[in-house]
Amino acid sequence: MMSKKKFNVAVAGATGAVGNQMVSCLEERKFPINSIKLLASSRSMGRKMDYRGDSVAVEELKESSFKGMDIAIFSAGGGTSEKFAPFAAKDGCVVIDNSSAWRMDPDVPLVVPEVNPHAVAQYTNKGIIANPNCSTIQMVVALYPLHKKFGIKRIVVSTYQAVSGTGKKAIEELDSQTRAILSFKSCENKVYPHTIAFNCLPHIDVFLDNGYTKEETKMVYETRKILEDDTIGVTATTVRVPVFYGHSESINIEAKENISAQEVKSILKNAPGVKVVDDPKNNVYPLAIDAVGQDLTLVGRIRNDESIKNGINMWVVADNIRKGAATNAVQIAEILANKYL
Ligand code: NAP
Ligand code: 12T
Repeated sequence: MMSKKKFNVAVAGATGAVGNQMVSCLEERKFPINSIKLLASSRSMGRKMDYRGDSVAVEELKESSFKGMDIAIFSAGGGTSEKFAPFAAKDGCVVIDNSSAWRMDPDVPLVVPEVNPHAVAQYTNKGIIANPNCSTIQMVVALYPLHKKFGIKRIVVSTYQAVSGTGKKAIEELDSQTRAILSFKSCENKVYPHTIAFNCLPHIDVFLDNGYTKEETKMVYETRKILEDDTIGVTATTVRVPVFYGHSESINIEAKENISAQEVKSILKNAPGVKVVDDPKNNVYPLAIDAVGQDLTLVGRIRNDESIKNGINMWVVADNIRKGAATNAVQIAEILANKYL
């Protein structure tokens, strides 16, 4: 049941790809809001956004923006979260942060409500809760029920990530490059180092010294933190594909105990937040265009890995802006509202 109290909620980065969806999710899920404050950079001053039929003026994010607010949902970049989240917390406003700035801080809980809702209780440490990386969220929603039952020893994942994960400029870049190429014009690369239209880039976020990207590294450490098991081996290759919305993932797991594709299917059929979409003979499998606009993680192509004992392959798809970002954050806010505030 939803809390009877009503809350003053701030959305930092409200004008962005994720922030916009945050506002829609708060509305759709009927989050108990007393007042809403929409915050962005000085560039957005004068803009108005719609909330429940009202036109709300966007305000500039400032250190003092959070006085009198109860919950702030941040999606305005890592630097902005690092700088402003502590000011919100100091004013007694609980932060749910969507950037990577606070995720690996041992005092900050990293929460996927279908997996570790109990971790929300640790918000009292710093007044900050971290929302995981989009690719990690959909992977752990699918794998947690299997980890509970069979124990996962190792995960090998390759991602096929939509440009919307990078924000509104990247959505525009795929659109304009596609139009340019189809009309035989030259195309510009501004957001990514190479052309994304009609291409795949094995590069998401920055490269680290070991040759992996930061996105790949997030998948390793965030998975272990959310599943509360540092013994799980995780190795990732993250790839940007010319898709606007919806991340797809090829996931291979090796379990500790006997596991079969059939058992995996029956467990996932009853798993929270999961929809099994797996009838390959009728060309039915998870697709980005079907995952978009809803909140379930779609799982299909569930097969025994015939090269290894207790190995399983699967294909996992979700809406990266909804479950991968906004919906997950609003679900965290619902737990806070119902249980803790
Ligand atoms: P976006 O479309 O580029 O939007 C960025 C938003 O941040 C805009 O509202 C922008 O305001 C605001 N902003 C930027 N710099 C600011 C500043 N100095 N002060 C105040 N506001 C500022 O990007 P996005 O895709 O929505 O992503 C935003 C954040 O969400 C990033 O931190 C990203 O790491 C995170 N994210 C997380 C996930 C996830 O995996 N959970 C997925 C995608 C994104 P203006 O419009 O005024 O410029
Ligand atoms: N660079 O939340 O570009 O850490 O797709 C998510 C998505 C960072 C994050 C992307 C990114 C994050 C992207």
